[in-house]
Amino acid sequence: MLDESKFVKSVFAIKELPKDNLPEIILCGRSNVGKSSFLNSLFNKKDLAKTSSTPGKTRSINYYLIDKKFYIVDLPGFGYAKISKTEREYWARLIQEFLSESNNIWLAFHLIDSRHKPTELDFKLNAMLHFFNIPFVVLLSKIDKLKQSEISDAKKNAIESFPELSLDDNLLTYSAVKNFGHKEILQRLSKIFY
Ligand SMILES: Nc1nc2c(ncn2[C@@H]2O[C@H](COP(=O)(O)OP(=O)(O)O)[C@@H](O)[C@H]2O)c(=O)[nH]1
Ligand SMILES: [Mg+2]
Repeated sequence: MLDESKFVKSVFAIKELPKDNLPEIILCGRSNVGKSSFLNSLFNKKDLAKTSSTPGKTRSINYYLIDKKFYIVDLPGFGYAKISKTEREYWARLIQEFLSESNNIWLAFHLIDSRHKPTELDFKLNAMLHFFNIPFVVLLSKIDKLKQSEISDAKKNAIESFPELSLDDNLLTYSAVKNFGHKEILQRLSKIFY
């Protein structure tokens, strides 16, 4: 259960989205928040998803098939400071198009780097998830980088920014490095699919 994970394909245009109607769990957030690392750590594989030390490099929508039952979709990161405004707008539009075109999104994980307050683009993404009625969980990532008091602040910031969040319900913490939060996520997925 949840032990078979494989990369299926990279999609560069909305018209190339898979047409098999499998349920999709999507990963979204700014570039470099740890989306690819989340996938690798969750499924215990080093190279399931390409991680990058050069932020903003993953430009495709990447599909991973889990237990031949559902997809985890790694959406391109957006909003990294070094990319141009035009590029940022392009990515925002791509995400929006994706959210409106796919009818199979069961849940979104919106990753936010726990070291930073939510940015304007996080608010934009949050608004899009609401607009398309997509259930979501905010994951505060890289929690291993914070001290206990900083973790409390990060949670507080997230709830202040998005009042619909409630801890351990739709607000969770995660570390790809320290095996923190994995069990909780796997339990959620198995509850959904098994
Ligand atoms: N310390 C720590 N570093 C992380 C964690 N998750 C990701 N990173 C690092 O953050 C950088 C970006 O991660 P990546 O998964 O490629 O982010 P993505 O752009 O959202 O897919 C990489 O250098 C990762 O090693 C984490 O939980 N803890
Ligand atoms: Mg990535």
